[in-house]
Amino acid sequence: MATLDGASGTGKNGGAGEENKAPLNRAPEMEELVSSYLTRTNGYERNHCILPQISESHTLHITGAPIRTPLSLNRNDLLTSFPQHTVLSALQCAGNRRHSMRTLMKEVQGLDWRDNAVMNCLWRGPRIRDVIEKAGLIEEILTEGNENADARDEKEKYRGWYVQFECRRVECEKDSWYGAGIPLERVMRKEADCILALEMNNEPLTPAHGYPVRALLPGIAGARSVKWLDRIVVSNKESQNFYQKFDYKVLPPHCHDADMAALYWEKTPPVVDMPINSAIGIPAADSTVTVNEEGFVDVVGYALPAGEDGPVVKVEVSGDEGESWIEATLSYGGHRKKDVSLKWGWCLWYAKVRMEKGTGRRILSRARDRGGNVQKENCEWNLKGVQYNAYGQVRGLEVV
Ligand SMILES: Nc1nc2c(c(=O)[nH]1)N[C@H]1C(S)=C(S)[C@@H](COP(=O)(O)O)O[C@H]1N2
Ligand SMILES: [Mo]
Repeated sequence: MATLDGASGTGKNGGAGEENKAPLNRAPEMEELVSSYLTRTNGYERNHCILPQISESHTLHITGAPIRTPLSLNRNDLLTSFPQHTVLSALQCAGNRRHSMRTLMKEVQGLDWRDNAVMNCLWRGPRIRDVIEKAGLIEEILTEGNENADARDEKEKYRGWYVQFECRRVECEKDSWYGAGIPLERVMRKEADCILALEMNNEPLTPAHGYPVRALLPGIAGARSVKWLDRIVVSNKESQNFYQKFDYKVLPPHCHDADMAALYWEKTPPVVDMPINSAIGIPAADSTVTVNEEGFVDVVGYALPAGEDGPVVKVEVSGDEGESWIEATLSYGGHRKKDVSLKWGWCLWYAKVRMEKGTGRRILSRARDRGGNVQKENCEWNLKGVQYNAYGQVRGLEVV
């Protein structure tokens, strides 16, 4: 597993030993990433802080002005007092594929993720809406000053309210705690499947992935899925945390340095939904590939739907600079719609692509989801290098 610049760590999780002095940021090789539909122990890890000491007495507090009865819940309460819900979902850093934006377009700020800052797991825990409903929301506070409120429309009822997720336990690099948030409406909508994940692939979360409890917000940038969650606040303000306000935003393309960005942070909305995307895992960039007798190369990759518009329904692959495209075979790892929603997970895809022998060859991929979003050849540059989703590509292939 590759460790990124500005990061340290030996691969051990948890504890505050010698190896836990700086944030651990790492991700698997692409070939490894696409070798399994469910990401097991090798998923990417992104931390703006050192891993906190894991405590059995960890408590999650539910609070905020419209909350009727503030709650304090430990892992066991979350496990036993609420129905448990399983979600098959990708978790992706907003900076996934940043390396391509940096190298193919222009320098950006942020960790140099390749196409590997993503994983795909079965997550399990109570729905956030069930926990908030247990605490109770005071309607008069929610709808105060909102003239459209009795429209009986849930979206209208929650307009202007946010859920803030916090981890106050450890100091981060750019703030004294980690926090993020999303609109309340999203978590209250049952089919949006926002949960407090206690388990990953039928095991308790590992320390690195947020044990004992993390938010898991399908379709939404990973930065909002706060780990080691210790406070949920329902508020009419966005989270005031640094990582919500001054990071994870698609700044306009003319913002090309920090001074310019300073003028735009407040005006730019935080990233919520991630865009349609695909990437190629096999063959590796700059490798030598052998065509079979019929002139075909085996290609494997992943594809991700946009926000709530999944699942991915089509992936096309080209070995001739986009002249011709062939349709890949999609896999959801044997998971079936009748058991679990397929709309949040990635699909792995497999294709045999005809290629001419030679050097400096490329393979391209593009995905389409159920909502009709189609991956485009190019995307716009932004200073933080977030949400890069131009065609998947591997370059520098020597085809023999
Ligand atoms: N408490 C806390 N939660 C956090 C972070 C963090 O630094 N601290 N990083 C966020 C970011 S930027 C991402 S992409 C995901 C990564 O989750 P993972 O490490 O389980 O892959 O966690 C999010 N939750
Ligand atoms: Mo991230």
